[in-house]
Amino acid sequence: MTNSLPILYSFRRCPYAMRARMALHYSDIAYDLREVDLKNKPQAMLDISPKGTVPVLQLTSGEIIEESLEIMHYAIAQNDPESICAVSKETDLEIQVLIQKNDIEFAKLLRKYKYFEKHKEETQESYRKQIEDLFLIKYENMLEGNDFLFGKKSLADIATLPFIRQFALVDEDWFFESRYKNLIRWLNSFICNENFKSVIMAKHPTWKESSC
Ligand SMILES: N[C@@H](CCC(=O)N[C@@H](CS)C(=O)NCC(=O)O)C(=O)O
Repeated sequence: MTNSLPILYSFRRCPYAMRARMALHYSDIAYDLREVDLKNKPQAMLDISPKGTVPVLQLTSGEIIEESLEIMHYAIAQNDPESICAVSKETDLEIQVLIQKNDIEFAKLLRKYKYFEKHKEETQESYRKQIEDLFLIKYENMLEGNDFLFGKKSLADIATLPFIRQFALVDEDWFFESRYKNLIRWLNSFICNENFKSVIMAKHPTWKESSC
């Protein structure tokens, strides 16, 4: 059965799904959102994407895009009203490297920082210090006098923001009272936005196969 809109299998708090929803929103692409219970994934999603991670975007043509970064690239290739992809080749390369570091190193350290009780090799403070040294100091400097990591809104902001948000939420008092004032301003500029709250972070009931 074909849908009249693309279908996004998503999980509200998942940073990968969040950045896909952000890109689709900035590109003004309408879609049907199917909120997934990660402990009980719908067969319809597994049938089109057996690897079982969210986000998964099913286009009306039937094409499946099952990586968040690819969904972001797809979205801005359709429509880019904020000129998110208008960057030099050099900057584009830097953005790719930054996103890769986020997805590999930051995500790994974030998991350990968040679930430090399961990662007793080091203390929670030690994981946080590593995140500060490897990422926060750098981002803070990049945001000095800038609203965005690369001066203008780019895929780097969209790809990293959900991870910084998750980091901030682990210990909100620590983060929002920290010395990372530029990073706090940058994070707030996204997450305090009404559309971010009401559209990107909208709560949807878990999708049931029978509810189509
Ligand atoms: N590389 C994937 C990673 C997606 C991912 O790991 N999503 C998590 C949720 S945040 C997931 O679906 N995990 C599967 C599970 O928990 O069973 C992407 O960028 O889309």
